Amino acid sequence: MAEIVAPARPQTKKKTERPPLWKVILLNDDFTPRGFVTKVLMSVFRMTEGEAETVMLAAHLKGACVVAVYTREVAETKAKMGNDAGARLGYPLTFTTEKDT
Ligand code: TYC
Repeated sequence: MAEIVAPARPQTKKKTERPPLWKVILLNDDFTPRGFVTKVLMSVFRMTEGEAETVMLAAHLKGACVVAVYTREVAETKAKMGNDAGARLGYPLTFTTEKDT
């Protein structure tokens, strides 16, 4: 008896692609006051005071620290907000962005 086989349905459901993520990195410097770095981390990156102090101290002691990861545009916008906040007061506070692996 001939079997009736339903044709394979084409794959219609697309896999949901996740956007690539970018790290925001805080660089240490010798001039920006610790308290100011902490305040910027709290306001731009929505950290608690404790979280911000931990990240600030890590950058201070190690030279640099990953602050957070976001989509590229958010990472670049937040890095610029942090850099601009420092620059307004003449501090060399620097956030950079880098593609997450
Ligand atoms: N090193 C600075 C100081 O001693 C404080 C500081 C910490 C600056 C972290 C930048 O990313 C930084 N005043």
